[in-house]
Amino acid sequence: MTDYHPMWEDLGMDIEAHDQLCAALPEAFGDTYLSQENRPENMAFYDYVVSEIHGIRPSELIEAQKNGQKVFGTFCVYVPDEIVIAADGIVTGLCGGSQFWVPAGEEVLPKNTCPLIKASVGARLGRTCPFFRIADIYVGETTCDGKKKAYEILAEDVPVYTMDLPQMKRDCDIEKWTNEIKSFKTKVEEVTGNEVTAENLGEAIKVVNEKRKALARVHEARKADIIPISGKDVLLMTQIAFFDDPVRCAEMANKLADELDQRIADGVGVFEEGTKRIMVTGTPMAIPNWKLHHIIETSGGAVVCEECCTGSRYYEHLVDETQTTLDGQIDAISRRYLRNNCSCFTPNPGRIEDILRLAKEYKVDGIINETLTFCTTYDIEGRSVEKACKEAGIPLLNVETDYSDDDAGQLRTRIEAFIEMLGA
Ligand code: BJ8
Repeated sequence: MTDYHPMWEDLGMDIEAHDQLCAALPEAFGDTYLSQENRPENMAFYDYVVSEIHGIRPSELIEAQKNGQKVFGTFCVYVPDEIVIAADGIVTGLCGGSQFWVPAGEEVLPKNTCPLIKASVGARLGRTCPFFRIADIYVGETTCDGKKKAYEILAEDVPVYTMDLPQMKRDCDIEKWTNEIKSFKTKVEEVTGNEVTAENLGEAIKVVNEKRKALARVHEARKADIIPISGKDVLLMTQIAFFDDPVRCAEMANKLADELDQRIADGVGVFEEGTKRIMVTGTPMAIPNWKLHHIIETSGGAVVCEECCTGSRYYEHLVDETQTTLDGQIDAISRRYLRNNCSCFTPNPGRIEDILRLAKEYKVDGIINETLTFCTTYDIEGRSVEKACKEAGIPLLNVETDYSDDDAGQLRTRIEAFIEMLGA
């Protein structure tokens, strides 16, 4: 195994603290992932990525920077990767998913802030994540209040560009978002020194669409009666997609999808017959947050679908590839991204429609609505989700959780009871 310490030192990381994180990850990953039986062979790639998670991809990014490319760190699925890729920039997702980073975040943020925000700020300020050190610029967005204010704190330490996302979906909002993407394009051109043209943007649209199609194939394999892959494994693939090279990401996801198609044809599943099919909806699960999926899948359930940003919102809907002018392409990008239904929008009926549609498509027995603690918009929207599920006759369990293991026992008891109830 390569020793990445010199690279981490060059990045100005807190080596001692980071070593503690590196020491804890293999055990957590082994307990959660490697204990699973009969996993698809193509998961070996994703296991390898995790085994050197702060080494392989960071060294690739540093190499690219040496060749003049710029790295853009993002925190939200509304930020259009296509614009960055068109200008020969690289996108890397930066959302923090570990409790390890929370205390450093709490040094500058109120404790009653959502763990995703605290971990993201903590990873930067605590200097314990290479991705947060490598990014030349962070791209924020005006989604929830916590993120908006956190970007101001991050901007004291690293260049931050914030996109002004509308919170409604009227025609004037689509137009506003289109203009915002145009301003972002100007910023990206300034940072990279490369012009975005109809030609390179057309190519970038295809690259990201291919990635979406490949990820969708893997997710959709779980629609089969015999479930060929665990929800945990699909979650891992999706989490890694946020920071991997998009072309390699599509290639590896397509290989995995081919294997899953073969498994379905051969009748090879990873769960016992009759295992309850669960959809998870709610807040995103940034790597290495595997807590809820692990509890569900060791409590008699199988996660077959995620209606969230580390699930359907990341791969559904393609950007129209038929546009040939920059204006037409940017309008198409704007419309595709605004098809995402985050709870920061008001009203947000699209999310309810998505949940009910996906529940049918994936033949789910029950839904678990997950909210990260102190995420007000998802918490409040839980009421509409509950009402819609009740009307549709779909059993629902609401859970609120954070990144710590403190509530794992209690969560397991509630989830076991919910799954048992589904079988009754
Ligand atoms: S599009 S879900 S990635 S904003 S969980 S930080 S909302 S308080 S992450 Fe998100 Fe974009 Fe929406 Fe998706 Fe705030 Fe809630 Fe925390 Fe959240």
